[in-house]
Amino acid sequence: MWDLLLTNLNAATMTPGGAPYGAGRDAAIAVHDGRIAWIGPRADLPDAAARETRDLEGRWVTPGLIDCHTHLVFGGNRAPEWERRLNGATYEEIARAGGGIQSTVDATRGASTEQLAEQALPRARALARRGVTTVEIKSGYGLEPGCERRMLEAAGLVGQAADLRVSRTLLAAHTVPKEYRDNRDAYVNLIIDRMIPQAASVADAVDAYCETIGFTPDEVDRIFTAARAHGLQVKLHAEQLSDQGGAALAARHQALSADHLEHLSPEGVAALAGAGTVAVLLPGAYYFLRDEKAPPVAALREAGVPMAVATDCNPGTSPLTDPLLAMNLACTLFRLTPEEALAGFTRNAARALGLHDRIGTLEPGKAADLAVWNIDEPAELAYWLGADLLAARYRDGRQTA
Ligand code: DI6
Ligand code: FE
Repeated sequence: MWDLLLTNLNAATMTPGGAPYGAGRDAAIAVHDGRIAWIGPRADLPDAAARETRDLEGRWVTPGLIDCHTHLVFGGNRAPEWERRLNGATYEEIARAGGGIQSTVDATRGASTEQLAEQALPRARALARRGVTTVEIKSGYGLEPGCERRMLEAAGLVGQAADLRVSRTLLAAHTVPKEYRDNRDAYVNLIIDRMIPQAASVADAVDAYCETIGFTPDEVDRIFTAARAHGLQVKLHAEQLSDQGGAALAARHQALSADHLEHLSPEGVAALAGAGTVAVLLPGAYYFLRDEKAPPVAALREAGVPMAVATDCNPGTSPLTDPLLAMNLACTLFRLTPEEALAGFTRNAARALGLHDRIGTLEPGKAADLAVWNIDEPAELAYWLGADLLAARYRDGRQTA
């Protein structure tokens, strides 16, 4: 006896290789013990009973959306800095003058775990209202062992409060904090000796910002070696503002993903393809920084690199809490197809988190994380700007919205 049977629906399963969107019309989905027990055409439904049956009246069902790159937890906001940028200052100039990430660090250090969770909750709820069921949340605004730990704890609290599956990432290597500006090595050692061992039991992965205003490839190499030794996965902010060879470095460490990639070289594309590393595209940051160099999407596509899309929700470069708007930006600014954009928030986002065995497509055995939409065509998910399309959301087979 199934727990739940959803009928009279169209399923965008997002399984590759078949119909566009893996779509099946007039379908049904059976849920048992939080997982998808059966999915297929309604006409083929086995003769099995369910404790509860719901008629979805022809709505579309997709995998619950997965936002695989966010900095959702932070203190304060940076609207004043944005106003300065609109008056001509650049992101790098502000960062070098002690604003930028460092100003969010100051606000984050002044907040308790509970205050951080409370401030992040509206952002998490906004994602959930747009169909997100899994979110990755990075630390990276504490930059000291205690505050980095509080950020990761707050990420767990936010997930519980907003009913989101959370994947947590240590981003202690986001920027060198001001108290270490003259002694970078000591900060890298602190990450390796204290923060990575401390995070090993809480976090799933370690990330770094490989950039002229962040960390050098050599520093990232040391940090990744330590992370892997502690059993943590790695991922990298690479080639956002300049080509540092970060993607190739990430690939050498079997990274789950390399993210941003505006300045990715052909060698970088080949390295990602060879390692099976996911390219995570972040059009919100590209848009908000008025960047003009788009990531080499055609080359990534040609090389068969899986592409994910994420909000990169953060106070400095992407104050974006709408996955559907991120999908639209990926299509309009980066020329993804709407199907690629949806794969970027489902199947490929799951891969970017190493969770592709459990989530990201609608298949028997996967978690029953589902989004139900008031749309006639799957392309509408990337088409509308700011529409309220979600009809219902299920996590592990439980309806949560
Ligand atoms: N790249 C980004 O776009 C964000 N972090 C990063 O490494 C920006 C973070 C911020 O400005 O607060
Ligand atoms: Fe980021």
